[in-house]
Amino acid sequence: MLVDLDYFFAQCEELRNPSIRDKPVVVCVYSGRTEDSGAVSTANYVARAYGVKSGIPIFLAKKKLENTNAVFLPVDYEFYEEISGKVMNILKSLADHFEQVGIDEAYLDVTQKTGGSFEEGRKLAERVRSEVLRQERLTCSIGVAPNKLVAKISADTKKPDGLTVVTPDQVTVFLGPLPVSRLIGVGAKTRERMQVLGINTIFDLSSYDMQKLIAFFGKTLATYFHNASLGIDDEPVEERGEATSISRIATLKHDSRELSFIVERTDQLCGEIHATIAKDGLAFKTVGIIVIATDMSIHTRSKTFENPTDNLEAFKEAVKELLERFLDQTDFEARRVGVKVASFVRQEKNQTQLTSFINENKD
Ligand code: TTP
Ligand code: MG
Repeated sequence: MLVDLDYFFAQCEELRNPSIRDKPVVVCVYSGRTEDSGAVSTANYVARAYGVKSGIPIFLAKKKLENTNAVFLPVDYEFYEEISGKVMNILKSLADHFEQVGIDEAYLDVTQKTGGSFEEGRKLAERVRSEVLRQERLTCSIGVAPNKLVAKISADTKKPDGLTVVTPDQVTVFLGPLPVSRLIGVGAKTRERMQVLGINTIFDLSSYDMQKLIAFFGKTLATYFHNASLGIDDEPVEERGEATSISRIATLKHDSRELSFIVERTDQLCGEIHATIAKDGLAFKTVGIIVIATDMSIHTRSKTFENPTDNLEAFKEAVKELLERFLDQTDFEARRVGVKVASFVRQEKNQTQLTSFINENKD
């Protein structure tokens, strides 16, 4: 099954302030240039009814929501990540195998837990929904299907708070009428190219002459498209690596440009992170800072050591250097500050093992 939390960032905001629940809620990434420059990250379903959605400019969202009691809020990734982590733990506990694919989405292989029965699959999905609601007070939408490809599409069918089960014998009937753009890998450009060939629905794609498809898209892509259109997919649900970075962020007691005052706070954050990674026997090569300025603009700086370290003093010192340079180079006043470590290396018996098991940095 694929579990996707509904209007995630906006739902998190409703969680911390339930009084906004019935209003249009728009979570924004402010670029900081002018008051309204930037884009919409996501919006709750009340706002979506006015045509507000991810990616549109903030000024446009404001125009669409003129004369409403809409609430516009800046993104607060740390808060969403904290909630995401709790939900993911619940999902993990209910699956045979678990694979998180974004901050608010995960695949659960439940073949063994359900004995391969889709009736049991539906019951388990209901249980997932009720546990997430009970423990974290969040709603999600779930698709249950024979594989990841179909589960993802079925989860998108009924939202928010939806559950869609597609059994093996329903797969082609379910996919057939949908537009090809619902398949992963069919973006705007591919959709246009397919349209030229008279392929609009997934059924059109499944019945299109394979040789012609190969001539047009090459063998690899054509084979993928053909299989996908028939709902064929055998990608396993696979656990991803450990966290790629760890960060902590805090609001300063007052806005400031004073290095010693800011460092007082970042030193504490460094201590908290250090305690976490020391427990796991991790060393790191990259140290970063995050500064959220009074105008809500977000700034990051980072530094990579030549050799991994797990030394708290070296960590604090690097953070201080980065902050000093940041304050030197800009005029921003800090409202919130954060620190981050990444590029982990596991330490074994005092010996530094140089196989970095993480190469992906989320920033
Ligand atoms: P989605 O799951 O795509 O969207 P959603 O959870 O807001 O809404 P839905 O009910 O349709 O699932 O993305 C998860 C989060 O990722 C979303 O809450 C905000 C963020 N996001 C962006 O910041 N920009 C984007 O363009 C998209 C699509 C998502
Ligand atoms: Mg979502």
